[in-house]
Amino acid sequence: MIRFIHTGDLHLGLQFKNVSFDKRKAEERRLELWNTFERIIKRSIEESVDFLFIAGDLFEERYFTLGDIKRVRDTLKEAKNVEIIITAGNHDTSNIKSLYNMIDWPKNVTLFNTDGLGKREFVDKNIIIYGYSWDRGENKKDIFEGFQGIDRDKTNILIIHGDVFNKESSYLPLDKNYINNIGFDYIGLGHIHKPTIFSDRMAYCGSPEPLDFGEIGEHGIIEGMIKDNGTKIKFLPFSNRIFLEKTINIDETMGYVDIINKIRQADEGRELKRNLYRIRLEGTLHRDIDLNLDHMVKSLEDEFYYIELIDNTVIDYDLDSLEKENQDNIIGYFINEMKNKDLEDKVVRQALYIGLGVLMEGKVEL
Ligand SMILES: [Mn+2]
Repeated sequence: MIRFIHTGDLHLGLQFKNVSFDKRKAEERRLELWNTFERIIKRSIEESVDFLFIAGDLFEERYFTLGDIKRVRDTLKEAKNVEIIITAGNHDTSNIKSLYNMIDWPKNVTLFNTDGLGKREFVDKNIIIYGYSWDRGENKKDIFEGFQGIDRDKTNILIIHGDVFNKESSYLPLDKNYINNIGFDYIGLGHIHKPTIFSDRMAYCGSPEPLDFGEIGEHGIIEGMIKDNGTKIKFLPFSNRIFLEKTINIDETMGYVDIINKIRQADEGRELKRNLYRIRLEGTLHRDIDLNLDHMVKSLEDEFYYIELIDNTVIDYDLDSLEKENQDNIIGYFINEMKNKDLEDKVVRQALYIGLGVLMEGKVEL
């Protein structure tokens, strides 16, 4: 039996420029990437797995230093009984200038070559691992050109950073059916940050620590075992925090305090302290309420680890007096026209408010 952990897309060193973090929060998240990396190594030691697969984008080469790569090396070295397999991706390319090649790696680390699909055999475990490292940031190479197939008397694993979703991708397009049908016991993929399990024999592990609001929900690692009767894997949530998007529905009966209180109830208190929230306010806002999002975020900051607010509300206008004031212009005609439809209907009402919002804005400019 072979036991393994599959990770990748850690992006150590990331600066978090895609998220509107302040300096302190960005620093904190950078540290958490390191912590999660170290927790993964610790887990592979404690669980005595045979292999740890790192399927690319281990670090951000733009921001990584020689000191950082030495820290990676020394951390990996601690898992001396775990065979660690690294295939570089598009953010941590392996070439003559790269940090990967400026240090000597410990015995338990295998960094795959960049000249086509390579393999490394572990005779005592009767296993062959196939892999490939990127040497540049974009890559359309067909690394399976001339591939001879696998030796079915052995256990065969493929570790690779690439895109199985888009045949036109500039990030190593892989033909999912083709690689699936080769007969690998496991294909450990990197590049797509959303954990995606196709089957027990093929998966994207996803980024173990999510990096922005494009990566909402649980993130973690994949743990698996390969026995004579097949492979079994499971996704293990492992991130320190998760990114979440929530929608809060507002109506015209709600005051400022009601709205703030409803935002506070977006999740359980313990979760608010832990996760990163993007909260959308939807619905109708009473015309007297001034939604100052910056102020709202400020008053919620103590209860949330991180909160972003997006205002998608429409203003609840006083239709009768507006119509009266504008009886000779398009605003009045519009209200009158809409009143002939069913204003109790939510969609009609919403359309009226959105239209009015546009017309009123135009009026101010005039
Ligand atoms: Mn990545």
